[in-house]
Amino acid sequence: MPGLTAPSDYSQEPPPQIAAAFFPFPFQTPFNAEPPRSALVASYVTPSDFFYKRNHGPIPIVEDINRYSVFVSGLLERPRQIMMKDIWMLPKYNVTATLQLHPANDLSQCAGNRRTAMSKTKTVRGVGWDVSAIGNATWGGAKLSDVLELVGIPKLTSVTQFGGRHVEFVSVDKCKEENGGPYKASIPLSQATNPEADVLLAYEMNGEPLNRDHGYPLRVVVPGVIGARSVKWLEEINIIAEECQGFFMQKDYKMFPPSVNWDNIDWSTRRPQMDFPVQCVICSLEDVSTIKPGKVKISGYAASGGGRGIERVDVSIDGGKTWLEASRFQKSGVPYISDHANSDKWAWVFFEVTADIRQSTEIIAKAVDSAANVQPEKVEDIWNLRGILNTSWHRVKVQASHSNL
Ligand SMILES: Nc1nc2c(c(=O)[nH]1)N[C@H]1C(S)=C(S)[C@@H](COP(=O)(O)O)O[C@H]1N2
Ligand SMILES: [Mo]
Repeated sequence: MPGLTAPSDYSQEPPPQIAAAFFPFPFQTPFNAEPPRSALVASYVTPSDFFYKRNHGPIPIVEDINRYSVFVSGLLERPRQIMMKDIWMLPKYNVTATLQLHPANDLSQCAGNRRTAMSKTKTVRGVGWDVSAIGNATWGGAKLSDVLELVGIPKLTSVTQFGGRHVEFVSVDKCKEENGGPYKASIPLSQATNPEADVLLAYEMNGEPLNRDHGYPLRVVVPGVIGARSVKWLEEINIIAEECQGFFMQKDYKMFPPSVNWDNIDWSTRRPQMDFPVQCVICSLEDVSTIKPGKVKISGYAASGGGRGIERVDVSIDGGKTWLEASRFQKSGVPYISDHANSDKWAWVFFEVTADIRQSTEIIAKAVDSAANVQPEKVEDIWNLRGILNTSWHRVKVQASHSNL
């Protein structure tokens, strides 16, 4: 395979220089890490060092960038190797997009963001992500719709003449879930060839070349969709008839009702999760925080999938009896308007409100997106065995203390 090789162990991982700031599992392998929640909302664009990482195997190595290429084949007329220089020559776009592990807080979201809270209800299987498996970066690269034009697939194609309806992205990393095979995922061809969907083959993150953790030399970024579909260290693109049959599409990152357990699960009954749901998280306060009675600033992030904006964020300091509406912004000093041409449609929105808190209480936040989707009240109602997509009202307890803090 030209240019990209996959180690079978973790001895060649980049040094975890940022690990000290992270918890809860800085030195495990594969290297998964999320930042403290207060660091997360310190800047609208998340610095690379504070961007969560989710790897399923050892990080691939680029031996020679001039030999690196992506092979595009499958149900199309003109399969071909696309070299890095071909991609550099295409128009470059910068798209600010939030990537999350699937929200149980898995934003890029990994779908597993906020899995920790779900496991307090009943045990779930998966890495215990809290609320910070999300980050917002400015990704620089070529649009996938332009790359597919190089192999003869026009813009806005939903099926090729050979019956191709999905675009599969394949890496080289060795994942145990794939029995040592590479990580892979797919998206519909209609999304891949739609320039407005902003799907990128990205070679930059926040104005710098991608670093190894985040997919050097080239990764997919699928805005508005759970991070699991944004394949890193891209090696191959296949135009296929049915969606990708890989583990992470078919046997993971699917949503099941609470009645399904590990004994009666039938994976084939559910679709792979794509768009992430609406959610918000209070980041200015840990659960539990001690506060001085009086005015308390409550702030955090809200995000929804599919390019839907954030219409409202409601905050309660009395258990949900009454609600205050928070202000929303992306750029400081500029009020955010959902679905407005000047808003970053694929990016998170920060919220902030000041409340007068006199006694110990629980603070709750919930968001509403531009399609009027709202977050469910209780985690119990959406518990699922993989612990993903925990989007229930976010809660933090505060203890009022009159002593000097
Ligand atoms: N090749 C490859 N791509 C991958 C993964 C992986 O393990 N291998 N993990 C996926 C998952 S589950 C997520 S949430 C995102 C995380 O991207 P990040 O590490 O840049 O935050 O990458 C996705 N792409
Ligand atoms: Mo993920």
